[in-house]
Amino acid sequence: MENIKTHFRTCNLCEAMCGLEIKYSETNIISIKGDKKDMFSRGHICPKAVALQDLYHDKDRLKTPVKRTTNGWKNISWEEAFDEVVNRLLSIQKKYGNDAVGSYQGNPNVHNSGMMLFGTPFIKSLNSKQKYSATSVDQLPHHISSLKMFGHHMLIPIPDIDHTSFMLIIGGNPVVSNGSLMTAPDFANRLKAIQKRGGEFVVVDPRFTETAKIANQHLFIKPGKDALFLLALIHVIFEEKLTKKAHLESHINNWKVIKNLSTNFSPEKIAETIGIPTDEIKKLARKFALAKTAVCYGRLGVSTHEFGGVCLWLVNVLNIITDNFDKKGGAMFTLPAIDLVGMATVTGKTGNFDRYKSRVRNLPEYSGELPVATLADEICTEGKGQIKAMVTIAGNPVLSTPNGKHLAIALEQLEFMVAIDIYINETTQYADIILPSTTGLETSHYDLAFHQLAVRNTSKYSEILFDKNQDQKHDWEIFKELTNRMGGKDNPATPEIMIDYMLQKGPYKDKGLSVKKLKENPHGIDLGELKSCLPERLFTKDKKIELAPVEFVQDLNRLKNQLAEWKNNSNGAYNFSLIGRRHLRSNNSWMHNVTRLIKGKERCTLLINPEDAKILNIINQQNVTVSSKVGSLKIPIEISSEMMEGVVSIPHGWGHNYNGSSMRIAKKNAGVSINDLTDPNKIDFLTGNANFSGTKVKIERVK
Ligand SMILES: Nc1nc2c(c(=O)[nH]1)N[C@H]1C(S)=C(S)[C@@H](COP(=O)(O)OP(=O)(O)OC[C@H]3O[C@@H](n4cnc5c(=O)[nH]c(N)nc54)[C@H](O)[C@@H]3O)O[C@H]1N2
Ligand SMILES: Nc1nc2c(c(=O)[nH]1)N[C@H]1C(S)=C(S)[C@@H](COP(=O)(O)OP(=O)(O)OC[C@H]3O[C@@H](n4cnc5c(=O)[nH]c(N)nc54)[C@H](O)[C@@H]3O)O[C@H]1N2
Ligand code: SF4
Ligand SMILES: [Mo]
Repeated sequence: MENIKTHFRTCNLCEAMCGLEIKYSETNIISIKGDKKDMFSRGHICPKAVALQDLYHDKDRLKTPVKRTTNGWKNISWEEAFDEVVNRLLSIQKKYGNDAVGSYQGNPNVHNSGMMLFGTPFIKSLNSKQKYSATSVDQLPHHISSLKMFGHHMLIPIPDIDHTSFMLIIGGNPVVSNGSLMTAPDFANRLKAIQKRGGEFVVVDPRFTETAKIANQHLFIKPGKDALFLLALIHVIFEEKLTKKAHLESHINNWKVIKNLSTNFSPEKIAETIGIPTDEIKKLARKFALAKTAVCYGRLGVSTHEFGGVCLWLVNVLNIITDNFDKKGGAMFTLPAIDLVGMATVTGKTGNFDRYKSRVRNLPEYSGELPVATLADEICTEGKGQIKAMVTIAGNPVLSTPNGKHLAIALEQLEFMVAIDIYINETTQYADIILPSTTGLETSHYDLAFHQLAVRNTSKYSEILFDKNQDQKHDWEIFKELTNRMGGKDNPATPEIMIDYMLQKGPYKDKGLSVKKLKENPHGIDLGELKSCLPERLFTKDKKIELAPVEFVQDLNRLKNQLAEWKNNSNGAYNFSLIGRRHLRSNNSWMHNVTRLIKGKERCTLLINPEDAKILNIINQQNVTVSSKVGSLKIPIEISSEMMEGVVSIPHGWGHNYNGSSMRIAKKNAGVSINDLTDPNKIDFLTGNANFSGTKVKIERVK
């Protein structure tokens, strides 16, 4: 082939920020490989990045606005689309008030710099309290624990994986997910490097996961019980006088409170409830506290959890009381080139919690948004402030939020809905108008969110590879137009201008960072390892870590009550705990339209332990009915000793059986949606986060 060129960029599909080397000729991709010269990802890549070419060429992907009519979807001009969207939104707000327009921002919002920079002003222009996002089906407990302990919701401690000698992973499967709230490309090799240095890592998970398989030790835990486990570890560490204050001594409030709290949660008291023997808990506590350096990392499985807030608080507490915080090899804060956290020194915006409650269920606000577990209630319940119109932006809440089926029914009742999305799918099918943006290789990108969460400070800019066609618009162009028409504040800049400005004003301005300089360094620029930064980096008023925030301490009463209930073990027929799982070739709900990623044996199955299958008298691949208090579905089983007894697993993001879908490949491999079973009423009441860790279900053979 003639005229082969090479393009370097960062993959923006997940949080790992892998550097890519793309060989292409005109608009044909010849190869997508890991960029070995990328100073952060060192050549690592996963199968999803190769699929960027399929997304680019996908004939099912929308390129121009479409409108739903009685005769199906019809292409319309951008002018007509903008006119209708803004007229409808404004007239609904005029009739019912601003809160009648709700919004939901999905996961790709934080993976696209255009969306991050221009989507926020658009949402602001709606001036509505009915604001939702995927945050509350994901990482809300991380934000609220950071806000209360360190004074800023985005000041999230990151495990210093490259220097630690002991890592405890609870509720994360980074070998498959490639890491989350911890950007660490090539995660598996970074874990193996701990072992090569003579260290260890331990996984605590109800499934013997891909990460557990390469760990030094794996412990099964019953879903939803991690708060007890963490309290027992802390108990042992205090009891055996293994705490270390060392360099943090003068930067901590309420050390004693923690000591007193943990006295109620001895390993003996909780071992049976959580399914981990007393002596294993004690051994682990000692190992953690005595390791040269150690870090506990808690992620999705303990965040989308009935006690998610308490769990993420206690993960921080564990790191702090063992002197593994703000210290090499422990949990540390980052200092990225565009420092969204540091900007609060000028703007004062450190995040908010519980300034007001949701209308129907009285759930707490977080930084201007409400828990998505109550979105359907807010659409269906009449009264002042009821949602009459929705804007969804790069999100698929019908598949990704608890009782998605109910949400689908709610969306159908809306007077108007607009989706900014690249597919007609399970959620966007309810839109009156869909506005598609460019995506992937058609966009420029700077990782505003994930440099903030990375295990090393680096900086990299990705340029557009393939120009969009005449009819297409970038996400930021769509938001800019919508914001202006809604009467919001015009921003004359482009994302590139804004990024350039922020780089030049940022913490590394002395290094002359700018977009120009990054373009000259297509493999990125290394800014060094994470550094200690306390107390300066804290945003608490007294510049101290709040070890025992009142809200979290109070929530232990809820845990105590729940513990009593768990001991009674009264779930009746609902005697299995359901959890999720991810697959290397999936990305939440929307990449199942790529043949390359979907091929192979059926993946949307119910994993079940052999003993449980025997009792139920079911064999491999047999269909079963799984029911919870909110719904039921049919699914083939896959017998696997990976599962803890009494626990079953279904991956999320499936259930693509919508007839009019533009996702033709996904539709052929539809699967079922786990979120037809998850319960929006069983949330973490402290933070408002959805709970996917251990939905109670019953399983019956299909006759
Ligand atoms: N039971 C259960 N539920 C879960 C989870 C779980 O583990 N178990 N995980 C939760 C988590 S962590 C998350 S983050 C959420 C995700 O939940 P969502 O964010 O609601 O869902 P996604 O599947 O990420 O949907 C992304 C949408 O963005 C569109 N899209 C992709 N790229 C672009 C783009 O460049 N531009 C535009 N405009 N649109 C784009 C896709 O077509 C798709 O509709 O799901 C949550 N739900
Ligand atoms: N391939 C792939 N990668 C992805 C995604 C994807 O869909 N596919 N999604 C991306 C997104 S949006 C996110 S947020 C991240 C999430 O990344 P991770 O946090 O690594 O999430 P999961 O892989 O879902 O791992 C959660 C683990 O928690 C376990 N678990 C469930 N309940 C409990 C519990 O009660 N206690 C304990 N201790 N463990 C429990 C599950 O068995 C599972 O192993 O992944 C990202 N990366
Ligand atoms: S691990 Fe994530 S960032 Fe890396 S190539 Fe795969 S999807 Fe892209
Ligand atoms: Mo997520």
